Amino acid sequence: MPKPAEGGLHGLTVTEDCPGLFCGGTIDNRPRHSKRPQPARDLRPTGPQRLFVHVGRWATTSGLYEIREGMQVSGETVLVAKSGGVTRLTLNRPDKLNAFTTGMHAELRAALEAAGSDGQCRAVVLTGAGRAFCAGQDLAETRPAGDGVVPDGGSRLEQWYNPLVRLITTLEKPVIAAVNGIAAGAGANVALACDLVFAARSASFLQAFTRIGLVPDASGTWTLPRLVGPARARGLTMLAEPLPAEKAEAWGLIWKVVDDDKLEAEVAAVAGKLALAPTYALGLTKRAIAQSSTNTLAQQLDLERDLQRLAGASPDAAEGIRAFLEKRPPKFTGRSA
Ligand code: LHQ
Repeated sequence: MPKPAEGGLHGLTVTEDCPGLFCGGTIDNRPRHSKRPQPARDLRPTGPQRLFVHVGRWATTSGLYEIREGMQVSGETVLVAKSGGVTRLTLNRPDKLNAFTTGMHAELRAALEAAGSDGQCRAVVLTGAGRAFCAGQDLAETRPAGDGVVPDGGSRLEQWYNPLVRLITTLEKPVIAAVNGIAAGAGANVALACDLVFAARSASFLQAFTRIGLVPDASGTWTLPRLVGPARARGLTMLAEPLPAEKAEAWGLIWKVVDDDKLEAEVAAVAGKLALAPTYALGLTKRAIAQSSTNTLAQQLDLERDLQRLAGASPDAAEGIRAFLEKRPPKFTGRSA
C-alpha cells in the first residue's frame, strides 16, 4: 500500500478501491476542536490520502469516519473491513509481529469506537497480519533513555492499554479474537480480553513481561487467575514460557483451537452467526458476566432481573419467542427497541 500523506495521528488511508466512501457524506480533515461538517466536493481524493472522514453518524472520541458495506478502509497499522454485519480489524505491522505503537493504538481505538456506534456492526473480529497476532508493546518505543531510565509505562497503560481493554470489555457486541500466531505481552492479554478467543493450532500465548523486568498488564493479572486459577496464573507470568494453543484450550484460557488453515473460515462463520444473533441481548449478557466478578450472588440476581426486563422489552425477544412457537427460525434485528 502506498505511504499515506502526513495528516495526523488518527488519519485513515483511503484506497482507490473504496471511492464510495465519500458518497452522501462529508469529509472533515480539520482538527477536532474545529469540527463542523463540510461538503465532500472539494475534498474528493485522486489517490490514497490521509483524511478524517465525517459522515455525521459516527462521532468517536478519536476520529470520525464511516466504513460502508464491503469497503476496505485502512489506517497505516490497522486494517478495517466490514461485511455482513461483521467488522474485521487486522493489526498490520507484520514485520514487527504487530507490536503496539502509539499510532496503532490510536487507529485501533478509533476503529473499535466506530464499530461500537455503528448500528450495522453486530460482531467484531480482531486478528493479526502475518505470522503473529501481536507481540505486545513495541519495545523500540520504550527504549531506555541515555540516563538509563525507561519511559513511564504507567502513563502508557493509562493512556492506551487500559482504555483499550475497557473498550473491548464494555463494547455491547461480541468481540472475537482470531489468534493467528504468537500473542505475547500485552498482545496476549488484549486477546484474552475479547469475548471469544479462537487460536490457530500453531499459535501460543506468552506472558513475556517478566522476561524484560516488567509486570503483566493489559488486564492479565485480573483475567489469568479468573480463567485458569492462581497457580497457573503464577506459573504463566513468572516462568514466562509460551503456552501452546492446545494447552490454552485445555486449561480453559481460550474458547477453541482450530487448524491453522481453517482459522479464518471458522472465525468468519462464527462471526457471521453472531451478526445474526440478538445483539442487544448479547451485549447485556456480556455486561452481566463482567459484573459477576465483583457482585455477590444477591446483587447478581438483582442484575439479572433488571437486564431480563430490558431484554424482554426488545423486539428481538418478541421475535425469538414468536419464532419458537411458530416453529421457524427467528429473524433478529439486534436492536434494543
Ligand atoms: C518487536 C517486538 C516488540 C518491537 C517482536 N517490540 N519489536 C506496556 C506499557 C509500557 C511498557 C512496556 O510494555 C507494556 C506492555 C507489553 O506488552 S511488555 C511486553 C512486550 N513484548 C515482549 O516483550 C515480546 C517481545 N518479543 C519477543 O519476545 C519475540 O519477538 C517473540 C517471542 C514474540 C517472537 O519471537 P520470534 O518468533 O523469534 O520473532 P523475533 O523476535 O525474531 O521478532 C521478529 C521481528 O519482530 C524482529 O524484528 P527484526 O527487525 O529484528 O526482524 C523483532 O525485533 C520484532 N519484534 N516483538 N515487542
